[in-house]
Amino acid sequence: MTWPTIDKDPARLLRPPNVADYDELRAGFCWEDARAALDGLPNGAGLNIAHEAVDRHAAGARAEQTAIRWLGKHDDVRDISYRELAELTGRFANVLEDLGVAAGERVFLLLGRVPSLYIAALGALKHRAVISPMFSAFGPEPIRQRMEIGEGRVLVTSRRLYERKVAGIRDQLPSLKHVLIVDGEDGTPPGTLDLEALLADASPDHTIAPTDPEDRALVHFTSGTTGQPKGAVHVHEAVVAHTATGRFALDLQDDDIYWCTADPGWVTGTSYGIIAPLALGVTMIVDEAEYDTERWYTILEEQRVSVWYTAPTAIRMLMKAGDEPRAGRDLSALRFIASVGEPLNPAAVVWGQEAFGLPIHDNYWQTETGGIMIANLAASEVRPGSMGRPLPGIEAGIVHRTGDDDDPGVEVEDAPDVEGELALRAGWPSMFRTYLDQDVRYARCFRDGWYLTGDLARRDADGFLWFLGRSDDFIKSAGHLIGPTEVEATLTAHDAVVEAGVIGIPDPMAGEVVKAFVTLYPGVEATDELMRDLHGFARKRLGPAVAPREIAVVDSLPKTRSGKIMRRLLKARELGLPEGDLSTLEGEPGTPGASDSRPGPAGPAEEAPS
Ligand code: 6R9
Repeated sequence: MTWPTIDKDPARLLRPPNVADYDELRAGFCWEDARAALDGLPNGAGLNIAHEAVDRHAAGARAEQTAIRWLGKHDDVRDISYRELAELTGRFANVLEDLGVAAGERVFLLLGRVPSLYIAALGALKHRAVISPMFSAFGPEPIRQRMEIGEGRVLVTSRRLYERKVAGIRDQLPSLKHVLIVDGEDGTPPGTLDLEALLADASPDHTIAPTDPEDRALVHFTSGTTGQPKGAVHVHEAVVAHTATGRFALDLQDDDIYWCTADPGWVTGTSYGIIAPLALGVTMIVDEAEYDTERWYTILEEQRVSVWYTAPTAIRMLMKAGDEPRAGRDLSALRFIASVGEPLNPAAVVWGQEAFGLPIHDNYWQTETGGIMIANLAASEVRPGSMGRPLPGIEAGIVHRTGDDDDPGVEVEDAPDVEGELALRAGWPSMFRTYLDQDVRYARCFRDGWYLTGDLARRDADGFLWFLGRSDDFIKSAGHLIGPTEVEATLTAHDAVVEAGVIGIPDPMAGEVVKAFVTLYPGVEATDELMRDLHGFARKRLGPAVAPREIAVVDSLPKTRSGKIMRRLLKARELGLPEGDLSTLEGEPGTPGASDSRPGPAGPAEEAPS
């Protein structure tokens, strides 16, 4: 079925959008101008994200405006003004200085969405440390891997998270010198420090030292196809793109109340859940709790949210909950809704129009791009199912790879409606600068001046881009990008498992969920007890967002002659799709279809959207 284009209802625009004329803005836009529109550190001392997001507002007309309205799990509320935020982050920067943490060293954050997370992130940026926020739902193994690759020097966490997830791996993290506990008022575990006490002793005044725009600011880990997560490195210059794209794609304006539902452990929750809104001086809502239909509608209504950035999984959960929880609510403050992270099905776009009088505006980007690249804009028509058009300053191409690793090239597709790989012309400010310690891998992402996204797409005759799928084996579940190898490596760490192959299977809520196929050691029986143990083993190590929802025991896994598990084939068989080119298939593969498959003990857990 084709979905009709949605034209904008001028009455619901409520005010003129930032981008009135897409073509005109695009034609006249350049990144140098966007950079010049920012404040910059005083006396030409460079560009620092925390200055743009905090200090300049604290020194100006917004000082007493609420920067962050925090909604606690237990219905406690805390408002933090830009002035307070400047002081709190100043204290944190001074704490790092007193601890002898050097500029460029890594500060890892393992916290729920509590005020300390935001204070530590921005305070560390003031100190010119490099921050790496992690999901608090991660298990010890993803935490250990990330802190090892990133050589974490400092970890900011809570007592409970430390005791449950870090204490047991601490001896495997030689570079970790300081663990700062945010809730240590009743004592801190051995080998950790009480952050509140340190903050109380520190001065709130902190002058940001000169910061080169190319200085490293953030490392965001993204799943790798070969097992190890990759640390995408971003620099302070990225704030140029965060602000410009926040204006264009999220239409953020002066007095907006903005709610980004993403956790900062995911790039969206940092770029658009911390940096962009604060740099643009709006008031942002932070909700500590996980998804809950009633709670979310109540937040939208009572907080008078005007701009809302969320994810397809969450939208689908709201759709599933029906109209009743929304009935009688006053959602008239809402003027713009956007979503990112996975394909937004046309029905969800249209549902927005019915439920709120506003379509959901899909946009597209990646950890590597640091900021939104392609978007449906406030003033423009929405074509349900399309990701929209490239933002000003972004050139998107549909390309075909040519040559090989020794002679890499691309052929750019000019014709409309032809499938190819989505590529972006390199050079926007929030583009990642490398993968930590993996310069070669980084270099392989670029060809002929294009950054290759690994996503397949087509462009229609009017320049709208349509997502078609990924060109690799990654799984996108409830917005989380999951590398199959990470999951396979954990499963094979279980005593009973010989080999594992992991794929994503379609799920009406989460887009995809993780399914694993495993082979067992001879003589080991796939009893209920073993399966329960295996699910628990994976959940404990990987966390519920990454662990497989289903595990199937098979006699053997299809492999290439070179021994690589053919996930593509596992998937084709699971979904009853054509098996494609089997020329590299080795021997007689097992048949996953005939397997012993059952859901995890928690049943089809509806994972909280990220
Ligand atoms: C921000 C973020 C990136 C991958 C990306 C693509 C998928 C993101 C999408 C989308 C369809 C959209 N993706 N936005 N797919 N429509 N609007 O998601 O970063 O976690 O690195 O994931 O997510 O496959 O390549 P990240």
